[in-house]
Amino acid sequence: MALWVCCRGNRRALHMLSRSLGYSSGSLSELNEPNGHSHALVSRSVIGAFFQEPPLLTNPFTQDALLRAYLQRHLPVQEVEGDLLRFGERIVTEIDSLGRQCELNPPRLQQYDAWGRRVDRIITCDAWTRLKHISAQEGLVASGYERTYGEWSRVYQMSKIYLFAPSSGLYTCPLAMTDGAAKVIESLGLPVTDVFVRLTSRDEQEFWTSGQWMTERRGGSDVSTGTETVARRQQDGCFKLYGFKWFTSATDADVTLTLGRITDVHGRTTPGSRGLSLFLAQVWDSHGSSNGVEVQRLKDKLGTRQLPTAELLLDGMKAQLVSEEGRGVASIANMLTITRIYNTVCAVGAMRRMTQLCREYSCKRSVFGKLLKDHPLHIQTLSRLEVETRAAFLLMMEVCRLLGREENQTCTEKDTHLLRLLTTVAKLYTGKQALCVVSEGLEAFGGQGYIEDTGHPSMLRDAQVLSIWEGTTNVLSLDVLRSIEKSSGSVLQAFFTDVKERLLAAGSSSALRPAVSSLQTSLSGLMRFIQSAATQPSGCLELAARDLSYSLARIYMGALLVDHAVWENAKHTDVYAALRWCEQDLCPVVSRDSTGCYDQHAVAMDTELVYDASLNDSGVFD
Ligand code: MFK
Repeated sequence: MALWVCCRGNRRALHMLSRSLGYSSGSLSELNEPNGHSHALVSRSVIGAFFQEPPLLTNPFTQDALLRAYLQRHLPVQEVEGDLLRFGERIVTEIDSLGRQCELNPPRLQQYDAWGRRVDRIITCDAWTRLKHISAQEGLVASGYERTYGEWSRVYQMSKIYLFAPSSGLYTCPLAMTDGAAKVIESLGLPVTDVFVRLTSRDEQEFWTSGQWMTERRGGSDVSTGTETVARRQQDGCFKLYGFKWFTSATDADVTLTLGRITDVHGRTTPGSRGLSLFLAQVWDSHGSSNGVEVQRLKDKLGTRQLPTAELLLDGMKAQLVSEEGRGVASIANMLTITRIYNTVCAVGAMRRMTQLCREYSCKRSVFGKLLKDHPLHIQTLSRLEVETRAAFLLMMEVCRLLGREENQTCTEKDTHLLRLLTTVAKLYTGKQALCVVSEGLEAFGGQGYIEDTGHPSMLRDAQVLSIWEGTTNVLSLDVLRSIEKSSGSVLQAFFTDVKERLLAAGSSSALRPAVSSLQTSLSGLMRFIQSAATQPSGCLELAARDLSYSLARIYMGALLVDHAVWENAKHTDVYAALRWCEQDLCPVVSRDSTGCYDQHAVAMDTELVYDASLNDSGVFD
């Protein structure tokens, strides 16, 4: 409007406008430019002359000192560096805007055609399809199975996923499940070569994605009680599945792995985990018609809106049994290992993206007379985010390294135990870290961090899912106990041995002494706690499971930071990061235990506190 007024040089309208803005005619004249052309000035006084330069995404590979150093140390292959450099550029110039388009054009469900026929078509945007093609071209799943770099192949593949994730519009979700399905097929030696070839293809026309349907109405954690889907054997040896899947992500997947209970001749099923078997099914045929699946509705989620997530009625879905009967959970666990590792990679990718954007912005945003980068308090905050991100990165890479060793048959028994334990620990801890780092990072943009079309709020929404799907923090903490119990403590033995070895190697560094000493104290405390907990009733350890898992994560991350800092090409900042990390309480399970918070009395008090408003004087619910 101001421009319209100015263009016509309409003095009267100009005066009216200035009055409505609260300027007197005197103040208006004060706004005149020296050349006397007031119209340009008024337009500026209305719009304002200052526009903040936004944070810019630049090549995430070149911007990542730790990733580059890690690869230089462990996988110094020029071809790898060249590929990541090129891929980083592609993320900036092409992929990032595709991811954003997926956020802005979420999937929708067309249930009926114009003539009333049920069609259940999940309509995704072109950018989503393009991301599928790019995933194939870049070998984002394939490179994990081609094994070009031997035991380092997973490190190479996950470096790409890590760079890709924050720009991918959540395409990492179908990739996680696709990789997980390929892993199940390979590790069980299933005779479905055609499916495996498609899941691991670099050809965009041939490439298929897979789903992972585990959650039913009764819930997604207690899968063995909650699964009601039944599988009826057909004369040709195949099965038909009947049931309701409550939460199926990337439902546009070509195939899926899912659990069901095989019925006997009387139609009866076996309850619990022993009754569950694993099935592979094609979801859509080449014409887009479904295989006995009705899409009831798409989920309206807090975040991950780019990703189609649906409720599905299975009404005679044809499927192939791929596990031994009754070994469904143990068989799909191979997939869970992979999807939990992807979850970790996405969490660390989100943290790294946020720290890069904050850093870039701090060099161009000026407040209180100087750039943000010159405010020590601001830099202290960013430095703390950097320490979290580095610790998480090293744990993520260690898990990927162990996975690569396992798949190349180069892993020791200790590696196998560590992989089992750390997959769970890394997922549960980095999921929480990502949420904190992304939330704190948004604050570094001030009010702009809260504005939708900056694209930043979706980062927070999407981070929230990381601690929920693929096992919540508490469910995974119980999985840590499961891994200890199943291995008769061997996973912990491997943990202690490995941390001690790393600390021993760092023993000669005087700069790192405070960190090493703090880690040694925490490790001894943890060992004493575990020895004592072993003599207590099992409920005690269950109550400590979350704090125990956090302690394992913090100590292991500390050991990895120290290990990285003693590398011959490490920088003084690597030493600093290790020292800062080890200043925190590395072993909360010991500090909390000393307060009595795992005692039975504490359980009773926790209950009273939580239900303060609903318990009567006799401790009974009103
Ligand atoms: C960006 C990346 C993100 C990708 C997103 C994909 C979106 C997909 C959306 C979803 O599908 S969300 C659903 C995710 N659901 C879960 O993660 C399930 C969470 N619940 C658990 O993990 C429970 O602990 C579990 C279902 C495993 C409990 O089942 P059971 O049957 O009560 O467990 P049980 O009886 O202890 O174990 C059965 C077998 O599985 C045992 O083997 P054995 O029979 O040989 O003894 C266990 O050792 C084995 N097992 C269980 N968890 C394992 C495992 N093996 C290896 N690793 C594990 N983590």
